[in-house]
Amino acid sequence: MIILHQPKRAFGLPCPSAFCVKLEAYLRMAEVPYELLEGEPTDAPKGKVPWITHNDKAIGDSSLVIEYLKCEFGDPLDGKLSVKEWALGHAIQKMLEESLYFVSSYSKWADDESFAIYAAELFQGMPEEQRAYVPEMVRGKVLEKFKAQGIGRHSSAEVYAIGCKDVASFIALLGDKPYLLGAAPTSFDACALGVIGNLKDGPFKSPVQDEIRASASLSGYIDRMRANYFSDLA
Ligand SMILES: N[C@@H](CCC(=O)N[C@@H](CS)C(=O)NCC(=O)O)C(=O)O
Repeated sequence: MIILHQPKRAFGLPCPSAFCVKLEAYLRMAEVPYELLEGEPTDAPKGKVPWITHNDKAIGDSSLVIEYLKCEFGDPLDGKLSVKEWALGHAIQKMLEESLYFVSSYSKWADDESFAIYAAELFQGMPEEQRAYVPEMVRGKVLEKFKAQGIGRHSSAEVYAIGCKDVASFIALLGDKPYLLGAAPTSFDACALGVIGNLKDGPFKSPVQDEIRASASLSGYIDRMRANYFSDLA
């Protein structure tokens, strides 16, 4: 049995981590049985969530896990894609994971109002004396990482403009199709549910969230995946 390790569900989302939603959505779409076990990045083989354990192996990174699952259980979602369809999905996934994900992360950590909401959840169980300084300390470290990555060097207006462009591009590529590449879901839809779905339905307000919610086709696409694959959480 696959054990999926990820932080606990929160904010009405399958998980506050987009990459965890991606992997759990993939497992559900591909109908691979799994069990959930709560885990934090500090316990993970690569220091990031999600990860899985299977047959005494621990495997980190959502994309590498999906590759592993395809080898072990077959490839019912992406197996029939043409090379061009796969390439389009891959390019879109990179836009979501290497660009829009950081905009989303920025919206939680950089914005004071959002950070207050996020920190209340993240540091919930912490003793009160520590809660007085640890959240701001952790926040400082994350903001430094944003500088190293690059997103932290922009003004918030610039960051959200980058995110809105990614969303506009996704909307144009989705068109009026039920799923990104056609009538059936692929692993790239699982990724979109993680990154775009968490932006849309999370409690963190931003111009990017407004842009997603304003699009009937994109909102409908996310809502459809929630209804089809996560109806038990509704
Ligand atoms: N490439 C990784 C990215 C995973 C990732 O960035 N996870 C974040 C949560 S969304 C994390 O664990 N961050 C903790 C940290 O960087 O210390 C994947 O696809 O799984």
